[in-house]
Amino acid sequence: MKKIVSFSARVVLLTLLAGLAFGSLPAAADPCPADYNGSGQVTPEDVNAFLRIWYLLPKVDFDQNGVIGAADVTAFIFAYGSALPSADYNGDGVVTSADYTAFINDWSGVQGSPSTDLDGDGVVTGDTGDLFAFIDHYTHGC
Ligand SMILES: [Ca+2]
Ligand SMILES: [Ca+2]
Ligand SMILES: [Ca+2]
Repeated sequence: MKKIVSFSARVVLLTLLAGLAFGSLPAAADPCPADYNGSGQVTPEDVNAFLRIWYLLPKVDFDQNGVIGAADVTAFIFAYGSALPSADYNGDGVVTSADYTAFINDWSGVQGSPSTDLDGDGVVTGDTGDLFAFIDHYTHGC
């Protein structure tokens, strides 16, 4: 166990050093939260991108703990392996590999997107506070 911890600590350190060397560490200045797709401009595209992820969150939060993580994949795979009705992700009445593919696609999409936790409470699933925070940034500028 100790070995694993020190190994991941080393990976973190190396990542930080690589970031320093190539100047890819996050900028000190806060990016505009309303520029959700990171295009440098705040447009209706940002609303679409934010809402697309925001609506996916309750589906992807399979263990319903409010956060998206590896535990959701574990919970889904358990339900899928046991052919539980909850694993019918696409809602067609049967549990098939299409449900697995759809879930993994959505989960990966959420994981690869910027956080929607704009009110910073750590909760993302169905959090209207995040939605209101986004709308506030969008309408009032950053
Ligand atoms: Ca979860
Ligand atoms: Ca299905
Ligand atoms: Ca939140």
